[in-house]
Amino acid sequence: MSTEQGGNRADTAERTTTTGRRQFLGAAGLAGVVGAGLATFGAAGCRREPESQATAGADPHVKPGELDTYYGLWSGGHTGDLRVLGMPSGREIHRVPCFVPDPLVGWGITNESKAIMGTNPDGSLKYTVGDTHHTHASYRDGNYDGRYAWINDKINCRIARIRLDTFTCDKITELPNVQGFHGIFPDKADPVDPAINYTTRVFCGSEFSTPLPNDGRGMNDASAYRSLFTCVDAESMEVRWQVLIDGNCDLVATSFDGKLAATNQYNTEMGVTFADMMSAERDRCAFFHIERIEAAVAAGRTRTYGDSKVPVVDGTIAANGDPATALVAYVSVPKNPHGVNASPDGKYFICSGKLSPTATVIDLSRVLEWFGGTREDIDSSIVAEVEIGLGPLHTAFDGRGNAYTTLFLDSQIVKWNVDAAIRFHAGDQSVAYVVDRLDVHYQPGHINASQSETKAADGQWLAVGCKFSKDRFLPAGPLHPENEQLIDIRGERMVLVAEHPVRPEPHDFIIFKRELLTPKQVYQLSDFPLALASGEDAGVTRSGNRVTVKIASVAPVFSPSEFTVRRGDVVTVIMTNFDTVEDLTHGFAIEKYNINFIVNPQETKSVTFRADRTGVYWYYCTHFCHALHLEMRGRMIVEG
Ligand code: K7E
Ligand code: CUA
Ligand code: CA
Repeated sequence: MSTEQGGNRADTAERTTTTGRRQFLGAAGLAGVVGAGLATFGAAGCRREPESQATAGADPHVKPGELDTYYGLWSGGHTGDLRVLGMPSGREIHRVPCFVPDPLVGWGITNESKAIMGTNPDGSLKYTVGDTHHTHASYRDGNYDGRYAWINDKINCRIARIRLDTFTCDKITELPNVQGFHGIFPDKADPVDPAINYTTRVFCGSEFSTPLPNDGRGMNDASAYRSLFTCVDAESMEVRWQVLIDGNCDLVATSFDGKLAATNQYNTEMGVTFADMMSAERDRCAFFHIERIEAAVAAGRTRTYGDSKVPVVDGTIAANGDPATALVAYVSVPKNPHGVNASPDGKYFICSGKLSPTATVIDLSRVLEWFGGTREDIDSSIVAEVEIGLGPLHTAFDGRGNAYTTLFLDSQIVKWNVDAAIRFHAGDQSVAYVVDRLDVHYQPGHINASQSETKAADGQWLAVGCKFSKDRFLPAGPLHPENEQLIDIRGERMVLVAEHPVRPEPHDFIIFKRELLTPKQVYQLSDFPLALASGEDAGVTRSGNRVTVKIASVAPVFSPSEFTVRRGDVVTVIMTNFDTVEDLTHGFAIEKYNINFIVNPQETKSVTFRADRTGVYWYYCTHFCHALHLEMRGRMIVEG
């Protein structure tokens, strides 16, 4: 073990001498490398001995009847959902539909879900596609508190909140004035009131710039396109404010003291073409001074755009040159960075280089010194900018001072020590900051460790989302799954212990101890305003051409088991499941009427449709509930 480690350290030394070739990748280099099959590209000096792969790691297998010890929340990508995994087994337990319809639970079909998703005046869904990348949960005292998770929709710039007691989406807000809503992160405390040691805001970055307002004017002057950084209230889910910035936003990070939020910017050029976005040698990480921004909003130093009422403050470079009043500070980081992650000790944000083979460590206390007027050069908040490998994207932490960064182009994870990197950067070239490297399969994007971005980072498990699986699973046609790999990080060396195919394409995820959550296993009738009081309440009422059908379900019977309406009626079915037994869910589908949803024990849902065809239409239970499940059905009779 120790000799392999030495080998790795030698790697690091060698790496520093080959800086020229690996300094950075230009557009052509990146494109060429991606096309060529990356597994071999970064081979020089990066591979460790194959025998180390044989080192046994912890067994992630969870035996039948046993429970996982961690929850994982995974973004679903362009399936538009959030996925719930048990960890370390990697078993998918649940999917929470947010932005796109889901025929299993009836998301986008029931009236309640449509009200959350948003509808057009004719009642149809405003949007039916979504692209989720990042999910993060609410904090208290620097750890997750089990209230909420949030997830972004990049396609339609929506933020969804998921209640972690029921694992359901309860609010969706569309952000004004932005496109390409990508990074998202809740704050972890209030910068002013120390009693508020929990999440009250969620910050949202937007990648794409547009004319402001985007109303058809100024479309040909790309140099005037702008991006905004957005703050959403964690409770009301209203947009509190936005900041007009120079450059764009990519990923978002927040400090543990609530004072700072940051976003990485890969397009400081404000380019609209591929080449333009990569023309500058360096880009930036923008830091937001939350207390000052909120004061500026309160003082009315704001403007609005178009129809939006959201107050916007000026965070541009030109308006923020004086540290004493600046709302935003721009730190220079190498070309086209990607992830920005907060170390669990609360001291640093780490920017991953992407086109530069480096990680940049920014000392938050120095950023605050700049805002406070005691540090002249904001760029001197960088305490390390060290080479770690090709294509760094995202970083996770073990709570023991080590960082783990995905190297997309090298198809590796690099484990490096943050303090050692800082010493190396300060001039001690004898320090070996790279601790280990591990091949993964293939081209990793996101990475996270158990409890990583919390004060309780526990250094047990590391999961990595590999964007390409190539040959790792049985071939099933041209679309390949992604490969989620699990790594034991308890020791000095990383050990790959499992891999699972996942439907494309998760991006970010978090893993946290199961004790932090206490989900409800059964609803209460009183949770739902429309709930039938009892089985007696079931039946049909009419007001003009509007018909309400209240249905009670008790396995294996719907009451009523038939109802009659007239063609052209607008029918609302309200169904309450009176079963009380955990897991005894019923479904409700109507033949030919494109309706299906489930109703869990003690839950109530409703659906509204026009009975536009005469005839007999069976409704039936779609969710296996009883030995007589198939008999659980009834007739909707539509008279002419
Ligand atoms: Cu978080 Cu995938 Cu949207 Cu990086 S992005 S990989
Ligand atoms: Cu009720 Cu199946
Ligand atoms: Ca750039």
